[in-house]
Amino acid sequence: MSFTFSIVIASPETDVQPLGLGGDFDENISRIYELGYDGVELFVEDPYSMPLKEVKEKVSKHGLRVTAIGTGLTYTKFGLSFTSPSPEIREKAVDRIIRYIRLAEELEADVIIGSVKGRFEGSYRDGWNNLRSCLERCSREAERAGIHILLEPLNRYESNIVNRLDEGVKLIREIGSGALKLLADTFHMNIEERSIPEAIRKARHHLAYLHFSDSNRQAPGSGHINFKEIVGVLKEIGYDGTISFEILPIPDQFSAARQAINQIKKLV
Ligand code: LER
Ligand code: MN
Repeated sequence: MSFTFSIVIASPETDVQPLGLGGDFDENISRIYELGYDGVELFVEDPYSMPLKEVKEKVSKHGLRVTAIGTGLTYTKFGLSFTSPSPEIREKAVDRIIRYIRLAEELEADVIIGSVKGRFEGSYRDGWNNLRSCLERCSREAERAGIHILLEPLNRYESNIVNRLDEGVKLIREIGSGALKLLADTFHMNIEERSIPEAIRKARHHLAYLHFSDSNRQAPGSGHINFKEIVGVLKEIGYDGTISFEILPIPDQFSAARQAINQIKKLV
C-alpha cells in the first residue's frame, strides 16, 4: 500500500495564507521535501499570472510533484461560482476554471472543484442544473487535457449543495465523464456523514483524492477524528492515491506539516 503524501502550499503569486503553507515558496518547497512529502497541492490565486516555469523548476528540483491545484479563491475572493443565478458569473467562473485546467495540464496535476460550487439562491433543482452544466464543460476540457477534475463535497456552512460524498457520486454519475472524480475531505465528512468509513466504502469507485485535517482543521492528532480507522478503510478498499493535508498553520506552519505526515505515516 503506498499513498502519495502532499500538502497545500501557496503558489508564488498568491498573497493569501492557505490552509497549509504560505509565504516564501522556495523555503516552503525545501522544507516540505525535508519533511518527507512526495508532492504539493498548489493554492493558486491567479491562474493567469501564476509563474508556471518557476513553479515547475522549483518543484521538480526537489523531486516533488504537483498533485492538484486548488481553485477556491475563484469563489471566496472573486465571487465567481457554478451555482450563481447570473449566467454571466457562471460563464466567468467556467472561463477561470478552464484556465486552471490549462495550468494543470502543464503540471500534470488535477484540479479541485470545492468552493467554486458556491451557494445556490433559488430552487435546488436550478442550482443542481447550473452546477451540472458548468461541471460538464470543465470535464470535457479536463478530458482533452488528460487530467482529472476532483469534485469536493463541503460542509453546510461553506456550501449548500453537494455536502456529502453520496451527493458527489450522484452528480459524477449523471455527468458520466471519466475525467470527473471525487475528493473526500475528513473535516467536512466529520460534520456531514453519518459514518466516515461507510461513506468512503460506498464512494470507493469514484474516490481519487483525500484531504486530511482533524476535527478542528489542525494537523491529524490535534482533534478527535479517528485516522487509524480511516487509514484502515483506505487499505481495505485498496486506495493508492494522494493524501493531501489541508491544515491550519498551528502552532506554526512547519510544525503542523511535520505533525501531519508523522501522525499518518505511523498508521500506514
Ligand atoms: C477546500 O479544499 C476546502 O476544504 C474548504 O473547506 C476550504 O475553504
Ligand atoms: Mn478540502
